[in-house]
Amino acid sequence: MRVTSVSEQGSTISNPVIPGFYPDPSVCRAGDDYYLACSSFEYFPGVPILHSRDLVHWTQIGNALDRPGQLRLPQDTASSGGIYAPTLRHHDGRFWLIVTNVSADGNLLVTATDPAGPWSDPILLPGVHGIDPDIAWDEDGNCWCTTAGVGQIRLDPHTGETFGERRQLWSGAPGAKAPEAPHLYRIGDHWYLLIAEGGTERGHGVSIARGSAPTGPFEPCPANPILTHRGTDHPIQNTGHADLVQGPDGSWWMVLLGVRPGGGTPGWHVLGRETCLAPVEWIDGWPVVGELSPVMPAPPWPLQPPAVAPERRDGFDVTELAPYWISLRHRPAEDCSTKERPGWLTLRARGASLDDADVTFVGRRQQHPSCRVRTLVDAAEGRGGLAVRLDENHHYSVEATSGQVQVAARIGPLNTVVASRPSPPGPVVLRVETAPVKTVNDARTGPDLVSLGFEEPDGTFVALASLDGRYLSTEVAGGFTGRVFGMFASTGSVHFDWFDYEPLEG
Ligand code: 6LW
Repeated sequence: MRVTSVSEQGSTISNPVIPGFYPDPSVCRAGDDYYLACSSFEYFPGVPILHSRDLVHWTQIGNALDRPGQLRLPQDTASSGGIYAPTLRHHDGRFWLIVTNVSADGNLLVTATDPAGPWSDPILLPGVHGIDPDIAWDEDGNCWCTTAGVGQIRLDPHTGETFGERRQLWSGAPGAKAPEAPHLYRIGDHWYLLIAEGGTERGHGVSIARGSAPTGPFEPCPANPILTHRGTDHPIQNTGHADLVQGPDGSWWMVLLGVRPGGGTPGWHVLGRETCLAPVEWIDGWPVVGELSPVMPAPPWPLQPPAVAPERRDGFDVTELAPYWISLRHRPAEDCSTKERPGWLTLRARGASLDDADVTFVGRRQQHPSCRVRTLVDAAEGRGGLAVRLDENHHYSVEATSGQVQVAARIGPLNTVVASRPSPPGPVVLRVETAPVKTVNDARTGPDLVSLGFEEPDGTFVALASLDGRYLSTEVAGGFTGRVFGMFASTGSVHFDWFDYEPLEG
């Protein structure tokens, strides 16, 4: 997804390798292919699955939980509830994905022969307690399920049956909060237990312990945490929640989440927690994490950027939406269709607005600090438009009704129309642009500006408002997600001819 540039010193790559709200990465290798899964919270479909041949360039190929029978997100699913922290593994010719639905089914497991799908119906795991489940198989074929805390239970992954009591394995550094995101691996002579600790905010870090058996006992690495950016001014913060994988040449790499705060103090991140890549070297039987920077040396194997650049425009000339489109809690076909008006996406309101859990919404993640989003909307039969969403309490929108375009802002309990203007006749192009603030001349400077408006028939952008982006940051809204740009309908039926997402320089 990121462009690789060649510098004078040689090839470089950009981090995050998967920009935007793709948190809690779990990665596995199958032959020459790599697959990666992320958390998805209140969004449907759930658990994005991405593919790569080089660990650097990733393409979303599907979602593991893309049928209502696999993913139950009841209407009272809070934003940042729902789906947390999967583990993805390739074992015995199959892909295994274990994950927690904190709002309905608890821990569950799905399998697939092709990670693009279809994935199986879920096997529920009522005997597995705790979030962030991991699965690992030992040489005798036992499957060990380790969860946040950090505890472990033996599991039959075919039936979901558990055996014995959950055993406490390790709590990370004494006094550190939130030992979580465990992953267990057999590497060389040892079993390694990798965890995150310190919480998923600025104190986040990665620690490791090793033992001679998957059940422990585990000896912590003397150099723990093996990765943290806490207390630094590194541009990538909150680094943690990692997984290990071997590159095509046998070298070791770590995928992990990080955020890019902007503005003054305390810093606000708006793209959510993003997936980064870092090299790992083994010294005396312990992993040592190398350079993790926004621009860093490329791995030594041939990079494989996508043959064609990702499409900027989705024209909705399809029957199925591309896998990067996400909705809230569910997506009933009768409310979201490309068949009603062929070549257009039709959204039918369910009586809910952006302030509600059940708004009819189809969006994609903001993946670049600076970008332009445009959509051509026909709102003759309803009311709807283009939103920048953090959650139902934090969103900006530019909305069309017959004859009017209106910009609105919801920030916590405050909900206000910021500007309103007669719109050109007929379908109208709505536009949102984000621009990071480059110069912080006041400690209170926000991270970016979000401009919202419409286009005159000649393409001129009429910005009705330019709003401080901090109010659509995770630090303000709370929770675990990032910004999503979405089309929505709040009354009647609203038709969208196309949607453009364009990264901008800077
Ligand atoms: C996830 C936990 C975490 O379950 O945040 O960063 C939680 N780590 O491991 C939600 O993503």
